[in-house]
Amino acid sequence: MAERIMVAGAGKSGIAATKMLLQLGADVLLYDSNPELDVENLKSELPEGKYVIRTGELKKGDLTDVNICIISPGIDLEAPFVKVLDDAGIPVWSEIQLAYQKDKGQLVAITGTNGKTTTTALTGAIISKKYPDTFVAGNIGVPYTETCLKTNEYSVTVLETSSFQLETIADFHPHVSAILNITPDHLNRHHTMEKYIAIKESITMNQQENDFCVLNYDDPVLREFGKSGELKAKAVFFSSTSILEEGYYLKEGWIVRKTKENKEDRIIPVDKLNIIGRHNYENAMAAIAMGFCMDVPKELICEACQEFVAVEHRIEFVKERTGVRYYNDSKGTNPDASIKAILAMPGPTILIGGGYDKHSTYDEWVEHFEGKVKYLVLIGETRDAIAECCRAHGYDNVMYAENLEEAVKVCASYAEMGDCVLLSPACASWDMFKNYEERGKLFKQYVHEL
Ligand code: UMA
Repeated sequence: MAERIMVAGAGKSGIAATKMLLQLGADVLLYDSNPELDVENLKSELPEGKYVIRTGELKKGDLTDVNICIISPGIDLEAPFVKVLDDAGIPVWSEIQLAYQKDKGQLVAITGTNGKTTTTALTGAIISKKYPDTFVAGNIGVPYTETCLKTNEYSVTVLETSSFQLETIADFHPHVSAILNITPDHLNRHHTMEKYIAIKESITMNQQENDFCVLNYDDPVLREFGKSGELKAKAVFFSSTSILEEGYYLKEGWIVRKTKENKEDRIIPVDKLNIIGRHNYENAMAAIAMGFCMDVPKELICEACQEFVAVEHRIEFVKERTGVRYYNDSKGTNPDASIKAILAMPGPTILIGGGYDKHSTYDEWVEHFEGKVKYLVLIGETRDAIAECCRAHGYDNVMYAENLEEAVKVCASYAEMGDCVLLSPACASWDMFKNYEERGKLFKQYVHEL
């Protein structure tokens, strides 16, 4: 019987995985549930090789030759075809698991609800100071299967990993892992917090005593996890609120490292960083900790931190116009991420929120508006649910806009000198945009057009 590898999903991950498999001579079935996908266009992206493409409904018999399925992160494991594969005992691997098998170098993998992208980019910048062959990949936007064949025994891959990608790992084993924080997100897919936490913690499941796991001491779940026998790797803690016996913390405006020998070493003053807000100091501490775990010298770590600027769509400064500062935080796709952006704003804020419905609750988000958010301008699918939540909390300064362009115009007309306008929707973008990048880019375009 022929052996065939199924790749499910023909987005960024699926295309990269298919290309890699074809390059290795595999026979591929590329499947996407979207019946309107332009198959000819898809073919033009793929190299020569043995493959078939199926779109829309899978037909009986399509899966008979399949001996493994590489699943894209956006596909829910409750999709009917996954059940068929499960029942037939056919393994389902995430795209990062496939890539991991071909990675010849070392792996540093970062997860958490918020701060992943910034931390991954900064960790990549720190590690590349010592390791010339450093690859930054994963959820950050570059599929791991696109970079893994370029690795060698001296290379390091710094990988942003989402819960969607971790759900179907097998022997995925980073030498250094990090879990930055865990707050409710993607519950429409994972259903319960317990399940979401277990998936995040599974980033460490194959780690051993000589590996490291960087954890946020201020997150009670992660503090407990780091101290429990469940974690085999050495726990390395960071904290923005406590002085630790060992680990990384903030003291007198500095990021400090305290070693087992009780030596306190000042690493870098936070005002030398170009990223703002306490949550970003946490991201920097995590990245610095990972740098030390990978034996990057302190001088190189400091150099990388000072050179680093905010990543696109994460509290990204766009422009100042008539004394009003505009910030793009399109990656603020859940309430917790958006709270961090609100807290980081240097003035009274007019906030643009709302979007795709992930069944989040907005109470905590709205509670943070007090004294900070002058007006909330709502767009998207979740407008009514958020407006309702605002009413329940006695917050009345809520306006609706039909689209992002109108929202930007409304903000500009209400903003006064010294105010900030912030796009930080607390929701995903998929109701109105292809992804958060498109939403952020359009926001910047509309701001520049004002
Ligand atoms: N599809 C199906 N069946 C389904 C659902 C989707 O066939 O049931 C198809 C769609 O028709 C589409 C394709 O799958 O053609 C899309 O695949 P995908 O949603 O997995 O997206 P990719 O383009 O492969 O991008 C993915 C990540 N997307 C998601 O996790 C939703 C990207 O993260 C990541 O950058 C990229 O792989 C490279 O690793 C984005 C994201 O939003 C940024 N991530 C979430 C987040 O950060 O909160 C987790």
